[in-house]
Amino acid sequence: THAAPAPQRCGFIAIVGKPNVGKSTLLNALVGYKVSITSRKAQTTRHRITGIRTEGATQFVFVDTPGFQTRHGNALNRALNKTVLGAVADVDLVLFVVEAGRFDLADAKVLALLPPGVPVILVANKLDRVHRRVDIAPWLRSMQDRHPFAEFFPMSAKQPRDVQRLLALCERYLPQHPWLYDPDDLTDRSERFLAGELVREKLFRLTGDELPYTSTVVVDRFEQEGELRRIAATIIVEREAHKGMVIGERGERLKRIGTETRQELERLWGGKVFLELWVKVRSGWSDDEARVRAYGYE
Ligand code: GDP
Ligand code: K
Ligand code: MG
Repeated sequence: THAAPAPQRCGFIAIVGKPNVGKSTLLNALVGYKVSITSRKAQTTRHRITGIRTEGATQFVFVDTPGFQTRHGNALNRALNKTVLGAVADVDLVLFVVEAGRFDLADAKVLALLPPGVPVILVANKLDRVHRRVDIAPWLRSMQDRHPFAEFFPMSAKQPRDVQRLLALCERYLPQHPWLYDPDDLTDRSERFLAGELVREKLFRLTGDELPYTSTVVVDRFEQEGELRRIAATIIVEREAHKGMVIGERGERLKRIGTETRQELERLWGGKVFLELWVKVRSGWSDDEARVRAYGYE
């Protein structure tokens, strides 16, 4: 006789927190593949992004979310916050991410949004940046008063061993349930979507601080012929001056955005990519409900 195979487990795990605490970095590490873009700027993540990992009998469905916006109430920010609220409804587990040793009003506002009854793991990320580790234990104790957290997990999303331990911890919270995705799936997002996101990531990483809030990317064309993908995308900004910032002197910056995006897509997909980039001005798009929707935000 032999033992029956372990019953399948499958569940949803939302990753939430204020901007820039490392949610998307953590998602990519948990999935083992870049499904969500990251940068040191707020508003990098603007969508609910699912990252899937299937291991043994368990399928983890992680949900990355935009950082909850507490400042400007324009149409884009309202859409981003709606996305966060939608993503935390009906999950089996929440990873509430903060920077280790820190908790401010913006963190508190996110915590207050979490639905009661769902287990929440306090992920104290960027532990590698904490110089005095002895301060972390009293800080964690002080966090016990903030919420009935199910677990306290100090870690670094950039440390693979920490990520593996967090994965094992998450597994304990997932119910017995048949898998919802093919075990080879890594995300529910398309290649077309990822292409637009990577253009936005390079744009955020290669430009000054103002641009993130006023720019977006639309993929106009995505065609595949064998191993070759042909992509055309438009970077949309709110002002003529921003257009100049994106293009750069003699077109150098736009060229670099294109090259870095293409190289990364070719690495991820293992095939050749032709990428054409355009820049357009659409003044006031981020406070225009119809445009915000048309550009793909909920
Ligand atoms: P999000 O806005 O919460 O999704 O944050 P991101 O994943 O985009 O990360 C924000 C910044 O923090 C990026 O520059 C990351 O490289 C950095 N980061 C994320 N996790 C860690 C970590 O564990 N340690 C350090 N030192 N940096 C991190
Ligand atoms: K970020
Ligand atoms: Mg993010």
